[in-house]
Amino acid sequence: MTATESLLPALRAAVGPAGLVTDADQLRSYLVDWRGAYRGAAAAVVRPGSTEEVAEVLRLCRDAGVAVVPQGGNTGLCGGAVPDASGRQVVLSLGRMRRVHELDAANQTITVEAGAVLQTVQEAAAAAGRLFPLSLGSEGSATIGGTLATNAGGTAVLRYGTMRDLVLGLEVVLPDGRVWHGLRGLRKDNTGYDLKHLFVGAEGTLGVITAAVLKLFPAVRSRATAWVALPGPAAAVELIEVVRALAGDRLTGFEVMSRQSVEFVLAHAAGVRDPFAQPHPWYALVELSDTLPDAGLAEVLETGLGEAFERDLALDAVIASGSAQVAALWALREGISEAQNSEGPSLKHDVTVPVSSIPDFVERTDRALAAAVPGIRVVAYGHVGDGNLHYNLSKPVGSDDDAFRARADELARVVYDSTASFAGSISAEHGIGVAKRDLLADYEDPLELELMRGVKALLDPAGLMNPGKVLPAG
Ligand code: FAD
Ligand code: 2HG
Ligand code: ZN
Repeated sequence: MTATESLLPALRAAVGPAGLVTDADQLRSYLVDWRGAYRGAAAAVVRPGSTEEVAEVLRLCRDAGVAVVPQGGNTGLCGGAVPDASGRQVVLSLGRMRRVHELDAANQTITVEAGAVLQTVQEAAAAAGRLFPLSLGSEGSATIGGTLATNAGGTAVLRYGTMRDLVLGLEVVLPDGRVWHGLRGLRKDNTGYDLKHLFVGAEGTLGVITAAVLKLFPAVRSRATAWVALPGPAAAVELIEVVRALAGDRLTGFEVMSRQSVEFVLAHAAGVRDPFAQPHPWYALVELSDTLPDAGLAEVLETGLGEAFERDLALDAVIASGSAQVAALWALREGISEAQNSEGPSLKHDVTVPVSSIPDFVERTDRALAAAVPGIRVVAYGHVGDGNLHYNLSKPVGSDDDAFRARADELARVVYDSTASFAGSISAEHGIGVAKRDLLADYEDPLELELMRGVKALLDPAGLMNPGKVLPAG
């Protein structure tokens, strides 16, 4: 009997029968990621119902030398929430800890358990006339704990920032079972090191986040959304400046998509249509929002687009009229990730470069990839207002899946070497997980890696919190 199997009775006693999953059929969905790209094994999934139960589970696992893999909505794209293949790790799901504890309207904060689904938190904020602005394609399943642990970004970062910018306080259970009660709702707190930021983006390698205090904003009462056809990425970068100069921080989203990305959605998603009669090389989805009901945002967009046409930055444009059209435009953008999965393996590269370098980055990397794999389909899209491209690759039409997958590492090098040559980052918003762990050794400053290892050793000396994720061996 393995140490994990011997531990099961104690885990059952800690979380109750409803909190322990051992049935093979019920375990299945916890052991594979959303894309089916990472698979693992586990003797059990524990589903604690409270912070005290999380603490007891971590104490038991520490004493037995059993590793723990925290899991929220399991929508992560880097394999961080999936256990390894040994079958000896325990998955700790936050799925039963979904309560909204408190909404403090005057303090503009909401306090929630880590397993609360992002959309539930958005809805709770909206019900109180407030906005919780993080916005992701996966918001119907992704949890607050998971979005904090990956420092998620999404489509409203331009205005509101990433999860790191949206959190004021955390409650965390450390690997030895101690609870850090850092659930403060303070906008100013200079009492030494700001420890919460260690756990944000740590992908569950330093402890289990059990609750968070998040910032709220005034509700948005008007919105204007445009779909703009562009000659290329350089026009996109100039268009951002045109719109920002007019709209200031009412510019909430600026997403860009290559024609290839949109073609995949048109081919595979239901009920979508191309807003224009002609295909164009690139597109931008531009969104302005305001707290005033009649802020004249459509007029601001029209002025910006007028200037864009005069300067040959835009080839065509439509401003959405009504919420159905807004949703239809966003469906073209949000459908890309799923549509690409229908075209065989999707080799994902979630990179950032300075916004000003986006055009040269795309040109140089496209060229290098076409030389390596003639006919390769580059599915480049994303949050260009943040300098963040999802520079994903699909195989040439009619070629073999496995042969393409076999070249994943070589093609990743092409993309990441190019990213590094623009002083960019090999992970903009999805994290490292297992997908990019070994690449960190090559692309991260050795001193930064050394400091990260020091933090890990301090908080998790036994190496039992999500081992094998984020930090390369060595
Ligand atoms: P999981 O996938 O369960 O876990 C992710 C990582 O966090 C793992 O390492 C896990 O161990 C750790 N973790 C989870 N919960 C905790 C906790 N309570 N304490 C400590 N560690 C924990 N991401 C973006 O940034 N921007 C996007 O626009 C975006 N769009 C997406 C669209 C789609 C269709 C999909 C499938 C994913 C998208 N993602 C995006 C990625 C993903 O949704 C995010 O990474 C999300 O933050 C993960 O949340 P989760 O609850 O599913 O976490
Ligand atoms: C998005 O912006 C997500 O749509 C997912 O971050 C990106 O699937 C991807 O590569
Ligand atoms: Zn994204």
